[in-house]
Amino acid sequence: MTVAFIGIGANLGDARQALKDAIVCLAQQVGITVLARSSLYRTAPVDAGGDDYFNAVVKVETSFTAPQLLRICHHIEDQFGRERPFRNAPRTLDLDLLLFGDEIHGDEHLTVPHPRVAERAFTLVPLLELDPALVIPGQGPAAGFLPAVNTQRIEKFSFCQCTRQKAEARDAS
Ligand code: A4P
Ligand code: MG
Repeated sequence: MTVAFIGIGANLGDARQALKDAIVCLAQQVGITVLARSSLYRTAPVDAGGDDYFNAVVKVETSFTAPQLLRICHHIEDQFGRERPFRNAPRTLDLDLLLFGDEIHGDEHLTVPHPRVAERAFTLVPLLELDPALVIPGQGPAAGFLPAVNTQRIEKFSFCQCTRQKAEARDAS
């Protein structure tokens, strides 16, 4: 069994709902157990255009190898209508394998840790929410990279809107 972290992002269609549904899809896979999920974050596009993104990270335990897990992620992206018209194009769902245990390996099909994991607030902040002491294999403590991303806009949201709905219902009565 390996503990892995999967980054989830979307900025096309109902992105917030897509993130919630994608986590359910991951949890339903035989061989994957979702151990924890970060909050939902609204983030400014980095090296990309289009609308703001919603991003989150899930921590999973899996019996799959890293290439097998990435294939499952791509299959789930396909089910959400993911298209790739150009690099960093707006997307209905993106699932990136950020970390896979302490493994370090890379080719064009799969590089872990994800090559830009330490350069983006939308990956670092949710990762550190899940594990403040996280070490990125081959790179060092994740927290050490935070100062370099502090100009990237990121805003924390709750996955659950029940609290707001309750407050709205109370105010309306
Ligand atoms: N690939 C190699 N390693 C991995 C890995 N660890 N995880 C290959 C996932 N895929 C990996 O992926 C492109 C190729 O990378 C695939 O062939 C895959 O086998 P993709 O899903 O088609 O495209 P992508 O995810 O856009 O590519 P990439 O290079 O991971 O993009 P980035 O650098 O992650 O940028 N701004 C905000 N706020 N939020 C975002 O989520 N995302 C991007 C994508 C840009 N800006 C963003 C966000
Ligand atoms: Mg991707």
